[in-house]
Amino acid sequence: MPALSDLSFRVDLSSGTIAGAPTMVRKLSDLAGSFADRRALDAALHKGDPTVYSVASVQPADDAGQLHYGLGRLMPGKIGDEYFLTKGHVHRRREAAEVYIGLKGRGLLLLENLETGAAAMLELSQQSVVYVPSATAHRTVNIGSEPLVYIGVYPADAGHDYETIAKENFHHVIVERNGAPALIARKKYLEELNRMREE
Ligand code: S6P
Ligand code: ZN
Repeated sequence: MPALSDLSFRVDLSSGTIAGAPTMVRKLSDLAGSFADRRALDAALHKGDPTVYSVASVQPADDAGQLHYGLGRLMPGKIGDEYFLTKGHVHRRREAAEVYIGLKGRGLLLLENLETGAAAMLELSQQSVVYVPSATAHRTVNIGSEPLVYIGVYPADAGHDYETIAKENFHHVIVERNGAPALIARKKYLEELNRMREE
């Protein structure tokens, strides 16, 4: 654990960076398995491979009882009707919860409880805080026109399970419908896409 005097970090909301903290970047090609509309994704990748989001992480100590946090910066954009999103994960230690604090922009958190199957989209913007309970997969979505910036605070020993999500993806998508975000079952959305393309 660093000295007490070294535990304050300066957060830069426009670049999404934290002085002294490592930043991880995910590009569109890293999210190939995340978006529902493969054809729209291929068309977008043909034009380029932009950064979709970055996370600057502060991890002062790793033992149980400690906390980690990440500053996320998710760009605005869409693939087909689906808003730009994070890969999403469930915590490896299923009981580990998390708190999301919105700092800038307009976003949503897609939550899916792995045990009950319950799903919801919750506001994540400048004046909202979202509690992510145990055993709940979470993915951030930008529904605005500027970068969405937020902080997620989670137990140091939570761990990140991306494999469970990679296997089946989230069971819901957040897509734009009549100018507003809608939560739709992935299966239904894919059926709609196929139907539209057969016509
Ligand atoms: C970590 C927390 C966030 C995410 C960030 C990126 O527990 O939930 O800091 O890491 O939103 O998402 P992902 O799914 O790529 O880690
Ligand atoms: Zn998390």
